[in-house]
Amino acid sequence: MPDTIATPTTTDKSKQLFERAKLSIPGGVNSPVRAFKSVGGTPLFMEKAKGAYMYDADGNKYIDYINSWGPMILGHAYEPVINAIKERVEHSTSFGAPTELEVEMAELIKSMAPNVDLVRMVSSGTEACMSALRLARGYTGRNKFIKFEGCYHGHADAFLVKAGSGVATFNIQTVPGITAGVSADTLTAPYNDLEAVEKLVKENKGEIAAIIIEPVCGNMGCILPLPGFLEGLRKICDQEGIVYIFDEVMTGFRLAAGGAQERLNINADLVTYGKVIGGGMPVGAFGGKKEIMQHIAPLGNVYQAGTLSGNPIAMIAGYTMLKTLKDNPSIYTQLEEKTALLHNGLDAVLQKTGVPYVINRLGSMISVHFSKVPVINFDCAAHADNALFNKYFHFMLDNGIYLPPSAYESWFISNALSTKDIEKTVSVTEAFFSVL
Ligand code: KE4
Repeated sequence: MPDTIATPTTTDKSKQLFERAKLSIPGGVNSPVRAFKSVGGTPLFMEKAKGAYMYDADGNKYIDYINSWGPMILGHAYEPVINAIKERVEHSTSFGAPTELEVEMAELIKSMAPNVDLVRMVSSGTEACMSALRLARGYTGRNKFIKFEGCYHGHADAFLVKAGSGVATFNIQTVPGITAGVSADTLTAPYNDLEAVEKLVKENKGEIAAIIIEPVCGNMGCILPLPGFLEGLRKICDQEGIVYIFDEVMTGFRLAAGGAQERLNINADLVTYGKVIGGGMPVGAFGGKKEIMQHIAPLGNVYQAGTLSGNPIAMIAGYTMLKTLKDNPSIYTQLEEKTALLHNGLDAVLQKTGVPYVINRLGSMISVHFSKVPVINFDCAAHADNALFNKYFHFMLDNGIYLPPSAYESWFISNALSTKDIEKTVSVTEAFFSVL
């Protein structure tokens, strides 16, 4: 057996905790994707994390490719963020009143993100996306919107139609509790299919408020826009008076300081954020052109609110994270290099196995699909050999490498990953196929 195969140590504590958790929490978890339901087995309960590593309740160490689904872009327990939180928490954890910190955070986001004249803080990506959609509807006076199969914009009712992430993982075609009235206004098209969008726009002339998209999708694995796709949507929005919403909850401040708008050189009308901008604390935001954002209460009548929006602890964590990224642009080069090293290493190993595979990557977003065809939309991702992915997931986990527990998720790279960590990820992948 190659020496990279460590004998899996016990996960008894996680097993006990999971049984206990199920007595008090639905499914034993506070978010479905954590439950290992698609990959099988018992979810691991984490105790602590530092840098590129997480440690479970039994003391097992893992190289982390989840990074809290994106926030830990600089690694867990990043010193400046921790110190900033420690200092700020002494002065109360919340006021329910405006603070200078919120102004500084808004100004920082505006200095990094293109096309953001005004920005509103919220407490999750879901809140950011649902608020942006409501604003687009309020601004245009129209009800319908277009989303793409496999894209995930949080769990607000309107978005749970052919959604990605956990909804796809559990193959929930229609989510109970979403009324016919709500889903009637949600139009869907395959990702990368401009013709399908043109058809929807023609059939619903003058009724579509918004097109919302993950500019690089991370919720059906990582799926890139084909050349001309996003530009084509921009053109349709300009012609039809439709609000173009980039859901950058995953891509924002990860693909570049200015996110996908900067990286792909496309202007959105509204953009939503989450993940990185909270540095691990509950933060989301939506922002965009003043002409649209000025309709948000109390400036306008599109109501949107939140007791903990702009929470000082969340703000200082996010501000410290974003400021580090803004002041050290070389971090993006390092993230790129690390992800390229992983990509090339996996490619070299997978090529020799004879197993069909596709690696999708842009910047530090990457995923492996055991697919015979290029993975350009949800259908391709769904028809990959995801049973093989599940086996691969567990082999990697048993050998101390924690991949996202679903083939419908992008891997999250942190800048704390070392070359050694990446080399181990590649060698354990090679070992998996040598014992398959
Ligand atoms: P939250 O409400 O979970 O903060 O964000 C929703 C959301 C919106 N838009 C995009 C592009 C997202 O990726 C997400 C959340 N992503 C998932 C992981 N794919 C969160 C993990 C979970 O559901 O536990």
